[in-house]
Amino acid sequence: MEYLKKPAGFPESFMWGGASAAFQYEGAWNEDGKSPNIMDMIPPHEGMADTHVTSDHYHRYGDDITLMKELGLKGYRFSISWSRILPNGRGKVNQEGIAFYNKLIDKLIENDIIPVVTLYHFDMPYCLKEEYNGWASRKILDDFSEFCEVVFKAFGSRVKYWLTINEQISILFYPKFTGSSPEDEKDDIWRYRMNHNFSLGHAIAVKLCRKYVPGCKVGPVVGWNVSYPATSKPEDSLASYNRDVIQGYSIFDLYIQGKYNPSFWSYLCDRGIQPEFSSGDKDLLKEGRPDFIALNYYRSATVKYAFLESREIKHQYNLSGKKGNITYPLRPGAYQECKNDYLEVTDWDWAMDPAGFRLTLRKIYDRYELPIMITENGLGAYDVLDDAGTINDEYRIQYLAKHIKAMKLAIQDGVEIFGYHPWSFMDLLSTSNGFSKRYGFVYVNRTENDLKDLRRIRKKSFYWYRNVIKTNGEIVD
Ligand code: BGP
Repeated sequence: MEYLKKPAGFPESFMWGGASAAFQYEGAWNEDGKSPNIMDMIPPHEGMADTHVTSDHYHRYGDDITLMKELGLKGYRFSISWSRILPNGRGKVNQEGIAFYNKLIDKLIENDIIPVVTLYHFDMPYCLKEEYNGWASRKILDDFSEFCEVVFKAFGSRVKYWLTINEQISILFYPKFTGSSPEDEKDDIWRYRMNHNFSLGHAIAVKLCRKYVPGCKVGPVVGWNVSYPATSKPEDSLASYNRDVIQGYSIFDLYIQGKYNPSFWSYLCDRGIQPEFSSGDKDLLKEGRPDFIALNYYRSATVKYAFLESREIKHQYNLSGKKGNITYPLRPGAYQECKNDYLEVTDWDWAMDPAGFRLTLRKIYDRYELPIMITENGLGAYDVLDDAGTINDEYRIQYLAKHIKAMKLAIQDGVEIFGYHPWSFMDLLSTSNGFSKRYGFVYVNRTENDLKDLRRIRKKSFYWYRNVIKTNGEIVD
């Protein structure tokens, strides 16, 4: 599927990495002064693991970094838990929290691994939800600024790559990630007020990063993917564009151009769900223009037109881990997602689509012309530890190989990509599917509810990815 004849490769300095997020792998949820965050307080689905121990990285970070070194990682993406640093959301700094991240960052640097740090990955301190309903209130902006300032001052001399908000769109579409109450979730005004506040939070983080971290590179993490029209009916193409706008450009435009996308703004006003602007918001949004875009990509979507009179279907997860148990979302007047018969899906019904990855990258780059770092991409699967003590995750190798090739083609197409952090370095807690849906190169020996010995075991994909890194992206078929 070459578009140009001359092959391109990965730049010499390409940052091959791995990714994670605090609430999904640190564990130690109530240790050393950390207070609960909203993710700690969501009751897990029946039979699934909670956030309390996860991969126990908090206690095993040293050995984990030794494994990262062995894998050959050049960069590593992780997030800082707000409630470990500021247990009250603001005010007194928890020095034990600072000490943990100091040790982690120092050890990464000692091992020549560049730290890439996310400020906000779904885990607001729970006390702020109780106090003023979190991101639904503008009060969060002062507290988030304080958190950013503390973190930049503590770690900014050693960390130069910063990510602001992780997947604002997921936070909106899966409101449990906001610590919301069921009454709120019915209310779209609430949803888009939060969207506005998150965008302001991003801009504040960018400004503070530039103030406190000389030489920094800062960007938002956007979870977005292309969609295909289900048929060649013009209405379906319109539906696909509607999805581009509502799930993608609406957020990119706020982050990068500092303004609401015109047709997205019309959509909000038409439904009476547009947020209120306070004085200064317009200027602040403009000041949030990032240095790069961080992209999370797992799957593509396919859509057909949905009439205005149709009944809305909210976004939902396949909780059973059995193919076919998915309910596709529908937005009246805009689009309905549906199955794509040309694409294989995972056990959780995510459509695997490397060509869609390339197309997503091109669409973003053509429109915004900012360098891109991939901060998540990977395959969630049921891995099996066999009697010989090995994990033969050939399916993951196949998935990643095809996506790395697609990324290489996107570079050849002219897209500037400077890093790739597959999700995830090691097994960790899924956002909605417990510990059975695994993504790592390193197996963590536990089940949903039996912690066993939490031993780390290298999967087949570990050795494979090590060679990809060593050869700067060569994929052997
Ligand atoms: C992204 C999140 C991650 C991660 C990943 C996989 O949306 O940023 O935190 O979990 O998706 O999703 P899941 O865990 O639901 O399989």
